[in-house]
Amino acid sequence: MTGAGRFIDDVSPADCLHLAFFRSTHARGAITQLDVETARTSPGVVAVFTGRDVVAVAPAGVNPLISGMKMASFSPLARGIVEAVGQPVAAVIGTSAEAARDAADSIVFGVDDSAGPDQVADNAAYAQRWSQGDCAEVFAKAAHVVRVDIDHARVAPMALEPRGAVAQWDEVEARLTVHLPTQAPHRARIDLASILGMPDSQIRIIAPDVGGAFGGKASIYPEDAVVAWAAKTMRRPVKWIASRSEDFLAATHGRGGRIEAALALSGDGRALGLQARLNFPLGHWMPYSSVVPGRNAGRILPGPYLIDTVEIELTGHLTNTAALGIYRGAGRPEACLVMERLMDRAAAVVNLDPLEIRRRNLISPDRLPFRSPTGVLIDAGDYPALIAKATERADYKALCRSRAKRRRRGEIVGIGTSLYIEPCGEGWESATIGLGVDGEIVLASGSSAQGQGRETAYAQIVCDVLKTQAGQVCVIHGDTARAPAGIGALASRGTPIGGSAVLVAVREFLTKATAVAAEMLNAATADIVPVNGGLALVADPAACVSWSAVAARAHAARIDVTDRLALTTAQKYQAGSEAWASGCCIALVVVDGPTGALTIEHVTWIDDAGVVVNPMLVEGQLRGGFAQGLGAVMSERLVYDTDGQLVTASLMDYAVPRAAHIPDLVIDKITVPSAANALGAKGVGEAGCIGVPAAILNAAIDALSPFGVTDLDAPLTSEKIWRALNQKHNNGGRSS
Ligand code: SMO
Repeated sequence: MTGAGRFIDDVSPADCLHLAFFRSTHARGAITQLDVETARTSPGVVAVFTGRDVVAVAPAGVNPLISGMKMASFSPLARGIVEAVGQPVAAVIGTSAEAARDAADSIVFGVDDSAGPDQVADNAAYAQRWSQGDCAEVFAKAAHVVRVDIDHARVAPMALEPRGAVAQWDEVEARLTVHLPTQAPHRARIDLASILGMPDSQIRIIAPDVGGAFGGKASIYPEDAVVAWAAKTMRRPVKWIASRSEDFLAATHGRGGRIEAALALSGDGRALGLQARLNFPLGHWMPYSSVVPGRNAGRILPGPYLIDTVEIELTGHLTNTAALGIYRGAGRPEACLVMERLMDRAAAVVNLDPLEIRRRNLISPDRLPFRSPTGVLIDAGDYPALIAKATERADYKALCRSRAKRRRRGEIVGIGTSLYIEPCGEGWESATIGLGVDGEIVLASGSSAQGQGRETAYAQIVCDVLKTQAGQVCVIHGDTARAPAGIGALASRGTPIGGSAVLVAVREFLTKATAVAAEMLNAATADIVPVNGGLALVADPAACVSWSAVAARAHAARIDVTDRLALTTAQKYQAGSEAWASGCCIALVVVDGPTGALTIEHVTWIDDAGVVVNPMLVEGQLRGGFAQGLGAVMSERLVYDTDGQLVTASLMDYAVPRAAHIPDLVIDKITVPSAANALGAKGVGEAGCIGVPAAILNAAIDALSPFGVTDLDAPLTSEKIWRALNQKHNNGGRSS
């Protein structure tokens, strides 16, 4: 760490005004009073705006992935009614953040919520159905049917740096520049342009160092539009930095869905049919990817298993809460948990080892690429090899022996396993590469980053092709004025698709550079190879031209010169299909009977991310994802009370894991290159949230199974485990 990062709160233009939001204290109802006069005349206050002032010309975009979906209303500041606690109602602009905040506190606000919860906009917003074969027939004939009903706790993406925005109006260029810590700068520009009714070309989005995002910064927000509108209207720079509580209240939440599912089995443990009903909440407005979690959960089923007959029904509905959006995993953890709970239940009824029943039902490698019953195309993988490697690395037999021995001693020990598959982005990304006058190789990527180390990985892809050193390569991203268009850093697409764009662009760039070098060395292009620092003759590496010499020549001859770069090569790379990563986890946990506290003693995790560009960055992603997966399975849950108040709106009430809670991990990999992109890479960013939580939940339920416990929902707080243990123990009642 060098301390050289520049995050959103580090952006402080001269003469900057500061914006604070007044947010709704009510979950629903008509606004009966909104008195901002005291705020307007408070010291240091320049202006106060409400929903009367800031009007969206068009709503923010929603990715129309499901046909016939109904849109929620979109309003930068509440107009007439409020629909969730924390919804922005007024914007106070002051000469300091403190002055704006103090004044916001003086706003008098009243809501008529006498209509009560019945008035809730609890509307169905979308529905989708996937089906193949005749489930009724398969279930009627099945030897066994096992069921699960899973409540996925709503959780907070919890970026280290909360949201924020700094907008500036440039009078000379008549352009709005918005520093926005976003995962998708180009999408943010399109959305802001339509909300404000401006041409795209008049808006520049700069995503500075983004202090974590995890899906929570993938979409434009109402607040972003207010900040941009205020800067444009006031012709002064305006800055807003969210507090942690504001992020809890009004940043998008993740998960929150409920999934009921049933699996039909033959007597020897073959899965014959899957029925699932998924219901996902959406909150009171819809961010760009609001249907993604539900849609992902539905279409990923039945996961890595070969089940021909499926009937999957998905619905999404609006609620009087913060919006739900994508969060690290975005439907993948939900799909994984459903299948892995079902597999454990199935193992119990047919009396098979949990890994054995999984093995019997896997899609075999020779079936890949495989068109699943929901219609997705799974490109490449080897699921039996994942189980084999996990079994070996965990020494599964020894773990099972140790569990038996410890149980005889009265310990509460359990083993859990899981398998997962993970779609890693569709569509395109772009890259532009060129040669500076001094020989610097400048790469601009349309795909951005929020701390993944993408600059390093992309530079490596360039260096691998050009055989040059990373210091020679400059990587630009996250600025709509300097980088080509892109979709963004989400859906684990950065390396598979963004990296493939870089690869294809740099190969073409090398062809152009080779032609220049061939002319300089008076040789055929076929005789030229890249060497460290430049290009040389295959037969005589000493006959070499440096990149700066190539640059001088290419600039003098004005070959493909744009923006002071020569040999400029632009690529828009379209992935052939989605890359599907996969993995297998085995966990061993022990429960302390008197307190219900759960300790994770062992985790083995095998991931297949296809071709790996930078193993260290990949491991960082896996471990970071694991920490968030651990939070979800062990301690995190956002709770609204019946009045729609968020009672977990601070880090005093919402329990994220601390460093001391992170167990040792045995991480290993298999490598089956993706067939879906040029690089052969699959994603890793979300993997940690997907498989390990399911293995830990299965392990906890296995640990409690001798006490008659058959089910538990995450998070596995010690209270919940203690209750399950004692209710069973003492009165034979059902666990809660
Ligand atoms: S949840 Mo990710 O940023 O697609």
